[in-house]
Amino acid sequence: MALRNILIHPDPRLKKVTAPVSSVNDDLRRLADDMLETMYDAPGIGLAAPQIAVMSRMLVMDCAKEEAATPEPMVLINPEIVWSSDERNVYEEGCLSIPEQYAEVERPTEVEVKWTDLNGASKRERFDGLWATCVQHEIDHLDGKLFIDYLKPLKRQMITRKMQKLKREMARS
Ligand code: GNR
Ligand code: NI
Repeated sequence: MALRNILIHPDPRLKKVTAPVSSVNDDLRRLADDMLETMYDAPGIGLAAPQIAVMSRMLVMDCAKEEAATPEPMVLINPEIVWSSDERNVYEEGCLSIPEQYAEVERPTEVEVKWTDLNGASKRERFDGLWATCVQHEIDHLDGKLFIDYLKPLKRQMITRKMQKLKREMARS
């Protein structure tokens, strides 16, 4: 297992649509391990492959409450939203690729998602609460979309400039 570097916005790779995973093999299982390790280390509740510069449709997440004794790691391969509730919900979102910036985003309260698991089996599940917000945020990453794309242009620009400055400082040290 290995920690991977997380790309910071702005980066052209975070704006690309990812390619479907064509086979579930040991390389992919190792990638899932690395993604979970990187997500827990950050720490974050989700991580999409393009955030570590892997341009494949795959994400990991664990939105279990911190008080929960057992972690609930999930790995979703080629996930697709097959149903969204009309009801919407506002959540203050953050992103490991946009460190320390938070903003309210409105999304469907519940979604039903189908995906392939690490055994190659088809799965389908309905998500609500933080899980619903997180899985939509992660699937957006697979389509080259960031939570700041939902904000007004001025606010988005302000955040992007802060990130450009942060990246310059990171490059100097
Ligand atoms: O760790 C994360 N927290 C979070 C909080 C609210 C809504 C979405 C998220 S996902 C984020 C990790 C991340 O950037 N995943 O892509
Ligand atoms: Ni994110």
